[in-house]
Order: sequence, then C-alpha cells, then structure tokens
Amino acid sequence: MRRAAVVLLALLGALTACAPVENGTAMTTTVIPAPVSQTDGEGAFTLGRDTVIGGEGEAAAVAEYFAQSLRPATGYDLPVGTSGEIQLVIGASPAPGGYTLDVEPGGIRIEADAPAGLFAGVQTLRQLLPPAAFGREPAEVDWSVASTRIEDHPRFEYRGAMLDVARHFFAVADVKKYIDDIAMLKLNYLHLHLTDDQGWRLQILSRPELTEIGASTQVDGGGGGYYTQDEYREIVEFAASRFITIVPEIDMPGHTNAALSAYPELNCDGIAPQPYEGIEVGFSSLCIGKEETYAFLEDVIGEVAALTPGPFLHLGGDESLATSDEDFLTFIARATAIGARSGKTIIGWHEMGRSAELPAGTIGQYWSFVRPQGGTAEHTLSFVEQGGRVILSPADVAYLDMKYDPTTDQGLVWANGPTSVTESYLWEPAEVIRGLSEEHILGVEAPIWTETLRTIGELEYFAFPRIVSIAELAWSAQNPGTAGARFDDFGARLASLQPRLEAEGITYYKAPDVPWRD
Ligand code: TNX
Repeated sequence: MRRAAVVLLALLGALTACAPVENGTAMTTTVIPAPVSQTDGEGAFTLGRDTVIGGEGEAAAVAEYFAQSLRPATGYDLPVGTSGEIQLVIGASPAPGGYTLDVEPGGIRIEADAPAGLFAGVQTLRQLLPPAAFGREPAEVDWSVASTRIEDHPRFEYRGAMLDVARHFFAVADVKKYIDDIAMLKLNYLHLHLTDDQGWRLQILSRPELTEIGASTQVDGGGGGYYTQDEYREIVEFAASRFITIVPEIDMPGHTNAALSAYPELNCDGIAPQPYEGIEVGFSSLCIGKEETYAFLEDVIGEVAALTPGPFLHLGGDESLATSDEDFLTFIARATAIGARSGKTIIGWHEMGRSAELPAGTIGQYWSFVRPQGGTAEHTLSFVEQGGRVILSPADVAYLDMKYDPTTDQGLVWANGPTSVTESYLWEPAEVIRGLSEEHILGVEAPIWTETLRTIGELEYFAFPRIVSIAELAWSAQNPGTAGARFDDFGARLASLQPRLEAEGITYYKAPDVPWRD
C-alpha cells in the first residue's frame, strides 16, 4: 500500500514537474545545456575569502581556469592548491566527456576521467553560482551554491561552432572572445572558415601572395586582414586552454577567388581575376587540369596540417558551381588524398560525398535543410558508406547568420526565411537524414557566415541565443516531451542564462519567443 502511494506520487510528480525527463523521472534544473541528471540536496556551500580551489596533476590547469574566472567578480584570491574546499579530481566519468558534480555545505567536488570533463563540470558550476560570477568587477553578493548532485555527459562528441573570417575578417581578440562565449556552452570545436572568394586569412609561408594580395579585401571593402602563423598558433592555444579544438577550413575547388587573384597559374587561362568584395557564390574554381593546382595544395595543406594539433582538416567542397561534375570528382579524389597524407582526418561539406573515392573515415558536414533537398541526404550517407561519420548543420535551423524575423537588420534569409529561436531548438538531429543512425552522427555544428556581419557584437547578437539551442541539442539527451513542453523548459533555462550573458558582456537578441526575466 505504502509502496503504491510512493509510485503514484512519483508518477504525479513526473506529470507535473518540468522536463527534461530522465528515465521517466522529472528533473528541475537551471543549467543549460541540460545535464543528464540533477538531484537537489539540503543546505548550501558558500564560497568565501579563504576558499581554496584544489586540483592536482592534470586537474591543476582546470582549477586555475576556474579560479581565474571567479577572481574578478569575487575580489578573492582563490589560490589553487592540491586540495581545497572546491576539489577537482581526475577519477571516473559517468560516460566519455562527462563528469559528476557534488555540492554539499562542506565543499564541492567535481570528478571526471579527463580534464575536458572537469572543464565541463566547471562550466556547470559557474552557472550554479549567482549570475555576478560572470562579471568583471567585484560584486557584494552571497556566493552560495545550493546543495546538489549532477551526473552529466554529452550526447555527441563533436559540438561545434563555425566562424567565417573570410567574408569579413575578425581580429585575434574577437576570435578569443567568441571562443570564451562558446566554451560556456560546452562546445568543444571551433571550425574556422579561413578562405573564400573575398579573402585568404591565414599566412602560408611558401605562398606569400595568398595574404599579400588575397587578404587585402573583404565584403564591401574597408580592407581585409589575415592571421600570421604566430597569431594563428595563439588562437589554437587559447582554444585548447578552453578544451576547444580548432578545425581549419581551406575551401576548394570553388570559393577560391582570393587564391586565384594571388597566383595566376591556378587559373586555367593563366590570368588572375580581380579581388572580389561582393557576396555571390559559385563563380570561382581552381583549375582542375593543371599540376600547378596540386603543387599549391601540397604547400598549403602541408603548412596548415603542421599548424594543427587537432585531428581534423576541412577541405570545403561546397557550391563548386563553376567546376564541371567530372572535374569536381577528379579534384576531390586528389585533394582529399593529399589531405589524408598529411595525417589528418578530412572533413568536407556534403557535396564531397558525390565522390566514391574518399579516404576512409572522411567526415561529411550536412548543410541542407531539416527536410533534405535534392540528393543531399544521399551525398551525406555516402560518407558513412565510406567509413566516415556526419556533422549536422542544417541551414534552416543551425545557420546563425539567418535573420531572426523579417525586421532583423543585417543577416540573410535564403534558408527557408528567418529562423526564430524556437525553430533553432525544435529539431532532432537523429531525424534529419533517414538511414543515418545515432552512432554515425559525430555531432552538431552551428556556422555563422559573415557576409553582413562585421563586429564581435554583431556576431554575438546573431549567435545568442540560437547557439544555445544548438549547444543543447549537441550536449543533452534527446528529450521525449511534446514540442511545447520542451521549448517551455528550454526557454526557462535560457531566461536563467540572461543575467549571466549580461554580466559576461555578451550581446544577445531579446527574442520575443523567450520568457526573458527583464
Ligand atoms: C552557404 S552552406 C554557404 C556559404 C554562405 C552561406 C550564407 C555553405 C557550405 N556555403 O558560402 O556564406 O550559405 O548563409
């Protein structure tokens, strides 16, 4: 009888409390992306002037990151030692990439089997602290965290953002700020779209004209810019300190006007075109039949691979509308073989899947719509048939440069019109391509293309809050609730993030479909 009552109560609770739902049990959390499970306890831990952050060996750097993130807002010293009231421990994880976080009145403990898991746990803990924790000036607040236990791990191993630094160039400081912005959301890859018709943004020592000529422009003029190899290494290292891996993209054989303008021999007629500052796509192509093209690829890919500690090298392959089908297939086979010889795993936009000669394990990035158009699903499945996996970036929900609504200044509308926050959240990665199973999805990525965006504030305004939707789809377990219930739950947690975005100084759009706090 008593047992029946308990079950009934639990059922009632599950029906009335908010999602996300784990194993049929309702969970209330303010953390975003939603953790796998959270159980609240009694009392609270209060961080004070004398709190020490503990972390030994590989945990020490994460402990130092956490201390650094909190020193400005608390005004406390927060020394890092081998043991402290807040302890980071390398031990076990509930699943790869995950962590457990225990908050009790006597202390806080984060445990994971790797530093990346500890870092994810630290991001959760930052959200459990008062919003002022994200500020840069000392705040007089009670630094308490309510007792709780969180067990958490990511759904997908690749959780990405992409930044187009080719259409408009973004300085190193801007890229670092964007890295900090996405680290908060447990994203772990930043794909840099480094080359396009409007600019070549990475110094290649063996091909100096790429940046001498090819980096001098951007959309609508105003000069361009590029990263020296030292600056690029600085970005890679900064990202690594946030457990984010940089994925460099050198787009080819289309989207190459900047390279073609720098090296005449890459053109079939040997004549370099003028630099380009418009926003058309699909008019340029490397010359497929010339050996100079492949000598160029060897040089570029060799240097980019040497600058890349991460496993991936993105070779583009999208929208090559000025390349014949036969030439495209010839080119992709040769370019990906050169890429694979550099030791990296190749990523290509889904068009690359038209080739049946990809190096084993090549990753496809899908950018058509949530309901696939034309042969795009088939091209994407071709990567799986060749032993690879897939990153999902459906343009109508995951492209952050789309307008939010018809009145948004800037932004584009081509991907099924404007994209609201609701639309960016209410889709399910495993349902986009029929026949693509969960284990073949490497992850999800939110690209931001910059034809109309020039400043970090503009990037943030278009990214936030839609990038939070994509981060949650990438990290959190599939939520079985109705669309309305899922968005209500997500919206409430997004609203909890609002004062934190403001304290951190992240520009965001106050979308009307989100129940903001003010
Ligand atoms: C499509 S999708 C592109 C980019 C544009 C973007 C604008 C894809 C791989 N390529 O060249 O910048 O749309 O939204």
